[in-house]
Amino acid sequence: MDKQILQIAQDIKEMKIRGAAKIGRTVATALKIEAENFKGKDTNEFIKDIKETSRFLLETRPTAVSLENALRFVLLELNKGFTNGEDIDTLKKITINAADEFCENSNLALERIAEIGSKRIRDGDVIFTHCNSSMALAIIKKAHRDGKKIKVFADETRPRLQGLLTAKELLEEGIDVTLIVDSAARIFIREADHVIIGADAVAANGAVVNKVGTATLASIAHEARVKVIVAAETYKFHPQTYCGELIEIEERDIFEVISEEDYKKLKGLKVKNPAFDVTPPEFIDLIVTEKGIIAPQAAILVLKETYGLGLFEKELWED
Ligand code: RUB
Repeated sequence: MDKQILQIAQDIKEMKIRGAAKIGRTVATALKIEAENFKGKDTNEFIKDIKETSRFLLETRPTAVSLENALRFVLLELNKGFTNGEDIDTLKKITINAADEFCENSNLALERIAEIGSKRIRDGDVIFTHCNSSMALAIIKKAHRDGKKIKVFADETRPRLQGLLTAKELLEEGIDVTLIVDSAARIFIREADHVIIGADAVAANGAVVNKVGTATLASIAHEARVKVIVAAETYKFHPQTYCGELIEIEERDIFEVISEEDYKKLKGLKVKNPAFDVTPPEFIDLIVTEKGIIAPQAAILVLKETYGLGLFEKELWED
């Protein structure tokens, strides 16, 4: 495996590269790098190598379905080429082109989601956001660039403080932003017109997996009758969930929550650190995709349109 792939995997694990959309584009690019640097001449060896690289990348962030879908997108094209008996140079080109196409689609999705989602924001609106989602922030920035005067509440997003990244990013745009601790959400939610958040995965029933704390925020927004808008490209939709598969929630290192020193002192203490949670569709008003706005209950239609109805008997990265 190319050395650059090892570095990419480490950067994703350590969250130097983070956010589902970016992770998706990064792993697609990783397959492109692997294809470009493959030195052999045997097509079977090439397929084996790309599958192995895919399996390696898959382990970095288990919840980010964009990661799986990016790999699926590239491997599906490669598989077609292989089945058609293409030679090694053509297979390499197919891999490179598919990776580029995935990244292009993802960047276009960001633009479209910003355009579509920002139409729901009115002049004077107050928005509440959680974590640091490029898709959610694209909507907010577009509304601001269109001249709408908006205010944003960003919660800290413990334990990794992605809310601070959001606050910085919005400040740089000249947007009025207030940073609060996560536990103050219920105090400020009443001032908000919308909660706008991203997604790591969308299940067939419209449930949204996003940074831990999203479900609590959505439930208090629901209680306060504040609309919850999720910004998610269609490659966040999880094809295996309509076959009953559950989305795995990543558990991260407990030392993101407590210092090693305190942990050693507090003998018998248990610590849990789930990175994501699941927001049920009842707490979500709409999902903004690059193809348009849908009710969460329509997630199944997106999945059917994108992946068809067939079950994946075997994942494309399996031997
Ligand atoms: C990031 C997170 C983001 C989604 C969507 O978690 O939960 O809300 O990934 O982001 P982490 P985007 O910091 O653990 O990666 O809209 O950029 O895909």
